[in-house]
Amino acid sequence: MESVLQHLSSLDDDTKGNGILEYSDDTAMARCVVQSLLTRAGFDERDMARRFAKEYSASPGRGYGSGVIQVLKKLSSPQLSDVYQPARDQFNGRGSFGNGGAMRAAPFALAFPDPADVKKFAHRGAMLTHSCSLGYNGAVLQALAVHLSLQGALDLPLKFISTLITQMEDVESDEATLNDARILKEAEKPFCERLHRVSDLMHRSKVSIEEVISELGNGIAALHSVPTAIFCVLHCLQPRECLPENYGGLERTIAYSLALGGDTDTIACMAGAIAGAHYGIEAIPQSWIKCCEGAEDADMNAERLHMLYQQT
Ligand code: 8NA
Ligand code: MG
Ligand code: MG
Repeated sequence: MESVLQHLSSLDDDTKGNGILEYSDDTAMARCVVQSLLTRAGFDERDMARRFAKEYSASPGRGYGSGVIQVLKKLSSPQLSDVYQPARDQFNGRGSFGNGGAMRAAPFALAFPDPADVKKFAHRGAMLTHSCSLGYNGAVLQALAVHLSLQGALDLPLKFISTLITQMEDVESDEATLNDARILKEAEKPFCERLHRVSDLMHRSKVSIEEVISELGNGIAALHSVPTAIFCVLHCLQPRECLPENYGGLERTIAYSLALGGDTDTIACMAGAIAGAHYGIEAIPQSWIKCCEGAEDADMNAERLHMLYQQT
């Protein structure tokens, strides 16, 4: 935590010449999702797949997962007839359970007002690289969390988590999910089980960072990072002893997510998207915005996504 806070406060100091901090694979792929939704005025899997492949070949050094690189290379082939096939071939046909589908899922909630569309398109968008249910259901959960947050649901945190559990009970009741969970020796409905742990942690008067990591995880699997990101948002709705008093909720969420360590870019990205939908752009310090690569595009794309949201 100490080094995270030190780094964040150094962003306030103009004399340090911070320069621009480059975004990672998370933002690179989320930008592809946004561009595709905007250009096609809805979900078009071939267009989205083409953009992922093109983006990877233009900037391969943004920290992609080692497995997904193979999918992105195959997606660039003009002969490919089924854009979902490369993802299905991953990990001996099991598909990836990494958090790469979830880390780019927020735009689905910003483009579609109907939760049924949010779920359907977050699922299909994730399936382009993540065909294991423990991967794509993480994307559905992340998109639903952003959707609910946008509706103001974080004003009632206990209701927020119970609504997510109810929604995921339904999402995880299909045969593919039950089968994957059995094979991977997870709980019958893995994301629901984790969300119950989030709820338990919320009820504790004190929770250490070590406990959060051991209960929820901080790794690259969707199951070990999406519920963690949701917990970070909920935990940081109130001021916390370990965080500066002058921080608002969005700053607390980002700092806390980073302090968990592990897959920091992705957990902070997902928690930031959920928190951003709740607090709004005014909550982001100007000094943070100034050093983000692509911040101007993000602002413009947000306006355009909002127009699409109102049309659909
Ligand atoms: P992915 O699909 O390559 O999955 C990530 C990793 O998870 C794989 O490389 C495997 O090691 C493992 N994995 C996934 N599915 C299976 C399976 N069915 N069986 C066995 N192992 C499996 O990549 P992604 O797009 O999901 O990306 C995941 C993360 O990697 C993101 O957080 C992204 O930022 C990136 N990344 C993480 C770190 C880090 O945590 N230190 C560093 C650089 C990049
Ligand atoms: Mg990354
Ligand atoms: Mg990551």
